[in-house]
Amino acid sequence: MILDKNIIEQHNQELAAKHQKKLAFFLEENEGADAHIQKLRDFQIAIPSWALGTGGTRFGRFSGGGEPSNLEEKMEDIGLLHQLNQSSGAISLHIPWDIPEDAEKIMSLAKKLNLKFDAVNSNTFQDQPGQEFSYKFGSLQNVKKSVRDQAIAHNIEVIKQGDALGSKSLTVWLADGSSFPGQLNFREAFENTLASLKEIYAALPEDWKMFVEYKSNEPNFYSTTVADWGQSLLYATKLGPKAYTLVDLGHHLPNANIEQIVSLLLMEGKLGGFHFNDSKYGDDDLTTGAIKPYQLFLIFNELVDGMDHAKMNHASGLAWMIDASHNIKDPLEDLLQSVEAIMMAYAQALIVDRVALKAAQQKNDVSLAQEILQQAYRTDVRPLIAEARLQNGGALNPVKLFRAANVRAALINERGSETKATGL
Ligand code: PSV
Ligand code: MN
Ligand code: MN
Repeated sequence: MILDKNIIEQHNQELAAKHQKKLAFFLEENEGADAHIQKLRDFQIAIPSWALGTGGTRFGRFSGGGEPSNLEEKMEDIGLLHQLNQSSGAISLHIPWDIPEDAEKIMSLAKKLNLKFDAVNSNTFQDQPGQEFSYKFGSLQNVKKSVRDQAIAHNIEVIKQGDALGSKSLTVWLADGSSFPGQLNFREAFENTLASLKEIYAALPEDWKMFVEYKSNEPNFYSTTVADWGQSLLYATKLGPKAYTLVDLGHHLPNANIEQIVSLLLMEGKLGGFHFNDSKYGDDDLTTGAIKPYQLFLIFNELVDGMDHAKMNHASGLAWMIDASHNIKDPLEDLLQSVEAIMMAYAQALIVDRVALKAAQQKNDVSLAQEILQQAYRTDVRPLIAEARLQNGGALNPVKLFRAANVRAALINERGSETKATGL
C-alpha cells in the first residue's frame, strides 16, 4: 500500500495554521534553532524487519490483522512509515526470519520505496528446520567445533546476502552463555567466541563493519559470553578496526549509566550504533521513550557532544536502529511513536546551550548545569520536528494521519485479518 500524496497534503493543510503558530513561537523562544532543521531532515532510523507484526511473549501471541507475510510486504509497511515521517528510510533484516530470495527484485522495490538496507542481523539463537547441529549450548562459544563452524558459516552467508542488498554491516548478537555455575569455562568460552568472530571478521568485505551487541542476561541467566560493553569492546578491540560495539538500550543491568557508556565508546571511536527501545524491568523492547525519555535525551546529549568533539555528524557511520516490538499495540503506530521519540531526544540535545554548559562545568556550578540540560529537555521541540517532516514531504502528525486514513483497515482488507508476520 502506498499513500496517495494528496492525502498527506490535505492533512498538512488542515494542520498548517496551528503548526505555523507553534513553530513561530518555538523559533522566537529558541534563537538559531532553525539551523537544526536540516539535521533533523537528514536523520534516518532503520526499522527492524522483525517488528512489523505484533510480537508475542513466551506466554502467548495475539496477532493483529493486515500483518505483512513476506519481506516485500514488510518493506511496503516501512515504505508507508517513511512516507508518513520521512525518517524511516532504512530497514534492518534478520536472517533467516527474512530471506531476500531474489536480491534484484528486493533492490528495485527498495528503490521504489526509497529505502536502504542497514545492518543485517544473523541468528544463531534458534535452531532452524533442517539444521545439522543444535545451538542449545551456544553457537560461537560452543565446546564443539562442528557447532561453531556451522554458526560461522551462517554469519558468512548473512554477510553475502546483505552485500547483495547494499548493506554495509553485520550485527552479531549471541544468546551464548550459561545458566548454571560450572556449566562453562568462561575463558574457553571467550576464546572460542573470539576465534569464531575472527573468522567472520575475515569474511567482511572491505567497506563493511561488524557490530558486537552485548546483553547482560537472557536467555542465559548465570553468564552471558558478551554480557556488557566492556566485554563487547574487548572483542571489538581484539578483532580490529572494522569491529564496533552496539548498544541496545534494553541490554543493561538495572540503573546502568548508558549515557556514560555511549560517551566513552564514542570517544574511543568504537561506538557502532544503537538498538533503540525502552524498558522498565529487563529487555522489554517497549516503544522508545515510553518509560525513560529523560535517559534517552541524556544519551543524545552525549552523542551530540561527542560527535561535535570528534567532528562527526549523525551520518558519519553510526547505525541507528529500532529494536522494539510487542504484543498489544498496532506495530506501525508503535514504530511511528518510537521514531518520534528518537527525533525528540535528538532535537532536544541539539538545542542544549553547550557554551553555557561548558562554562557551568568549569565553575563546578552544578545547579546551573542541571538547569541548562533541563531547559532543553523541557522544551517542546515537536514543532521543529514537524517542520523538518513537512519540508521532507511527510505528514505533520503521522499517527493522526495513520488513523484518519484508516491505514490498518486498508491493510486488513488487502492482506486479511488472520495474519502472522515472521519474527519474534
Ligand atoms: C536480543 O535481545 C536482541 O536485542 C538482538 O538484537 C536480536 O537480534 C533482537 O533482539 C531480535 O530478537
Ligand atoms: Mn537488540
Ligand atoms: Mn534485545
